[in-house]
Amino acid sequence: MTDNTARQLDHDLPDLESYWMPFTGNRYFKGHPRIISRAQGMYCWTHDGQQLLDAVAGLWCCNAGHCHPKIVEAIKAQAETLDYAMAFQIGHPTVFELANKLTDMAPEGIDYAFFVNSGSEAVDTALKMALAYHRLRGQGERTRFIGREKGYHGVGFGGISVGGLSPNRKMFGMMLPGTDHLPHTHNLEHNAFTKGLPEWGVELADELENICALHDPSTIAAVIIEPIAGSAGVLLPPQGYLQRIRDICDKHGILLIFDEVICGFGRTGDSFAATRFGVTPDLMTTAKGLTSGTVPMGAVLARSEIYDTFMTGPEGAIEFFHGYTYSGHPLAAAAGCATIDVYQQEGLFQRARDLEGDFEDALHSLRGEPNVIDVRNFGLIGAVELQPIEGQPTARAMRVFRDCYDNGVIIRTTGDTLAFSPPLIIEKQQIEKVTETVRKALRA
Ligand code: PXG
Ligand code: PLP
Repeated sequence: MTDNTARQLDHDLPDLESYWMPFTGNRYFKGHPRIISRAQGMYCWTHDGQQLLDAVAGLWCCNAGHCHPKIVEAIKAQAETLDYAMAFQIGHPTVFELANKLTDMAPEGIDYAFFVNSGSEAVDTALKMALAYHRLRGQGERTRFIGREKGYHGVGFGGISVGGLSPNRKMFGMMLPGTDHLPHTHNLEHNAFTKGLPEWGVELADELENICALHDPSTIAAVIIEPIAGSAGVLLPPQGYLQRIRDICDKHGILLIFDEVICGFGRTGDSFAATRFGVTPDLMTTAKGLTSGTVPMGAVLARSEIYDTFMTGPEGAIEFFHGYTYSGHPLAAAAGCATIDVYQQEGLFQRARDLEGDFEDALHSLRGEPNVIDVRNFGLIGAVELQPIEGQPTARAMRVFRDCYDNGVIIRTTGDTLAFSPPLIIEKQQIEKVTETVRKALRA
C-alpha cells in the first residue's frame, strides 16, 4: 500500500539540532531522520508522505487507533471549557468522572485512582504508597522492594531501581537502596514457540521465598512485576506463576504491585492482565492506553484497604504528601473518559480477544523463517526473537525494523527481538500485511 512515487511533502523537515531525543541515537537519527507528521486509525504518514501501518500502537499506547474522532472531540471541548484547575485542594468534574470509570473496570476490591502523568510517575507513586502504607500500620521497617530481572518500570529513580534492564541502570549510581530482583521468566530451552502462556516455569516464582529468607520478609514493602514484561521483548508469565507470587506475598504481608502500563486497556484481551489472569494485586500502575496515547496520563489504582489506611488522622490533614502539578489534568482526564467510552462502545477489549487467534497464527507462521529462534504471543501482544549476528547484537533486528519501515510497516525492536502490539482496531488483512512484510524482511 506504500506508494513512494506519489509522495507529497506534508511538512518541511525542521531544523533537528536542538532537540535532545529520548532513548534515541541522536547523531544517527539526525543524519537519517524519520519524522511522522500525521496519523489516522491504523496508519501514520511521514513528513514526506510515506504511509506506514502502525503495528506497535505508537509506543504500545494508541490502543483505540490514532486520532479517534470521539477522543479528539473530547479534548477540544475540554480545552475550550477548562484548561487547568489547581490540582491540590481543588478539583474539577472530569477527573472524578474518570476515577469512577476507571475503578469500575478494575478488578473487584480496587476502588481508588491516583492520577499522574506517565508510567514512570505511576511507578514512583506506587512505591511511595507502599512505603507509607506500611509505616502507617506500624511496619516502618518494610522498606525493601523486589523487582525482576529484565523488568521495565520507567525511568524515575524508583523505576530503574526495581527495573532489571542493565543499560537503564548502570550510568546512574546507587539508585534506591535495598532492592532485589526475582529471576526473569524467559527460557527458550523449555518454552520456545509456545502459543500463549508457557507450561514450564511456575517454580521460578519460588525464588521469592529465597529472597524473603535472605532479607527477612518483614523488611520487604512490595514486589513489583509486569504481568507480561513488554519492553524486554514480551516475556510471558508461566501458567500459575502470577498466582504463586500473589500467594507468597500474602503469606508474608508484602504488597503486590502489577505494572500494567502496557498490559492494561485491552492489550491482553481484557481490561487488565489482572482481570484476564484472575490475579488481583494490591496496587496497579497504568498509563499509555488510559488515554490511548493522546494526552500524557497515568494512574495508580489501589485496593480500598490501602486507601482506608491513609484516611486517618485529623480531618483536613493531608493524608499523602505526594502529587504533581498536572495530576488529573483536565485535558488528560477528558481524553481518558472519552477513551474508556470508545473502548466500551466499540467493544475493543473483546475485539482484541476475538483477534487473538488470528494474531497468534500469523506470528507463528514466521516460525521456520531465517534466524527466527522464538515466537511468543498473548492477546494482541507478540514477539519474534531472532538469532543475533555474531559480534553485532541488535543489528539483525534493526535491519528488519528498517526494512519494514521502508516497506510501510512500523514495528518495535528490543535487543534482537521484534515486538508487536497493534491498536486494538487492527483488521485481519492488516495483521497479514504486518507478518508478510516481516517475512520479506527476514528473507532479505
Ligand atoms: N512500566 C512499564 C511496564 C512500561 O512498559 C513504564 C512503566 C514507563 O512509562 P512512561 O510513560 O514513563 O514511559 C513503561 C513504559 C519500549 C518502550 O521500547 C516501553 C515503554 C516506554 C517506552 C518504550 O518497549 N514502556
Ligand atoms: N521543580 C519546581 C521548582 C517546582 O516548583 C515544581 C512544582 O511546583 C516541580 C519541580 C515539580 O513539577 P511537577 O509538579 O510538574 O512534577
